[in-house]
Amino acid sequence: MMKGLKKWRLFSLLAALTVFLAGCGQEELSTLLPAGQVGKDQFKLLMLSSGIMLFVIVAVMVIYLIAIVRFRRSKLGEDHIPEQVEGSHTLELVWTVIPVLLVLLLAVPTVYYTYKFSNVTAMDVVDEEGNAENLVVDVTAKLYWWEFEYPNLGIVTAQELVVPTDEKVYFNLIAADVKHSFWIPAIGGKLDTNVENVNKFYLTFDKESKDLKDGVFYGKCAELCGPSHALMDFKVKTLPRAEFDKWVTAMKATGEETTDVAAAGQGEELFQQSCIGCHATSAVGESGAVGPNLASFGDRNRIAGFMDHDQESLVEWLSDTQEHKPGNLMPSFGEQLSDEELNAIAEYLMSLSVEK
Ligand code: HEC
Ligand SMILES: [Cu+2]
Repeated sequence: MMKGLKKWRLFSLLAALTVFLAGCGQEELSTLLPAGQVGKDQFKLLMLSSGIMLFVIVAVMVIYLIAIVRFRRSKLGEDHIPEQVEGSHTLELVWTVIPVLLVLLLAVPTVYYTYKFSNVTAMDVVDEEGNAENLVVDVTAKLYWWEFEYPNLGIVTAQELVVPTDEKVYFNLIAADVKHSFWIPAIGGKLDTNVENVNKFYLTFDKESKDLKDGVFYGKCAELCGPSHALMDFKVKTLPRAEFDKWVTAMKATGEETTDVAAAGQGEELFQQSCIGCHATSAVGESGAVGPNLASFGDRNRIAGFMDHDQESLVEWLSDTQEHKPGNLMPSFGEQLSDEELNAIAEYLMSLSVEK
């Protein structure tokens, strides 16, 4: 009976460990499969510090085992007193110098990379015509969603960050309400988004996201911020420069469409009545809206960062937002609007696309 119980315990421990390891092989969210230079350098630091720690553990275990085996009372007798090494210069030198060397080995690369990653001097560089040479994205973290503004391009989007591959992308990070933290596990980070100051860094994206399982990298909030913290996800779409430029042009064009009231469908009309106060459907503008910009909602991979992106889930979200994302700041519309009306709105939102 006892033996069976022990086996069962071991099994559940291994099962629990498997759950933790399950994320390791997934390219879209694994720190262990970095897809950008920053992530790769951070991975090197991770391996270095793990290696040093492993070395310390192994060395201590070996000395410990030698001590146990060599100085057994049964072998040396009750009254044996080992050689006294108190005050030994050599030994004290050894156990001071080795840890100092290990700490230096850890500290020098860590400090070097910390400064390298936060070097954003190229952020404000402009060419002869005054245009910014590098892409800058202003990220605002809010309970529980992400807003991405491209200040030099005059567009804004939410929940899905779109960036070009193979170049440095510079980020200004800020939070609108409480502290959050911006993290794209496979690319790099994390860096806190604070309310009172702007944190800056850069990332590079080496891999096109269309080759990934869901066509996107996963982004996360990495600072406990409230009941729906675990659902404060975002996605990252990485495109070659030419396709990114096309995306920007299409996003800018969403600002030109003026609603033709006569031609608008029921969904669009309802949206204008109930939702436009918090949500824009033009990507042209600045950050600071109450709700996520929906100009490219039809191109998203998820709803609200985590729900399946289809019409059925969208109606579920609209009718009871609190059930799905407790504490979020969007009101529920299940009592105000009929199923038919919600479906009409959902159909309209799904049609908002700059890629199709
Ligand atoms: C009081 C402001 C407010 C109103 C009114 C409002 N919303 Fe929202 N909406 C929000 C906020 C805030 C969020 C972000 C919730 C989150 O993820 O934490 C949101 C999220 C969403 C999302 C998910 C966005 C994404 O990119 O995944 C959709 C879709 C949406 N709202 C549609 C609507 C529709 C349709 C209406 C009208 C029937 C509406 N909203 C009315 C504030 C509002
Ligand atoms: Cu959070």
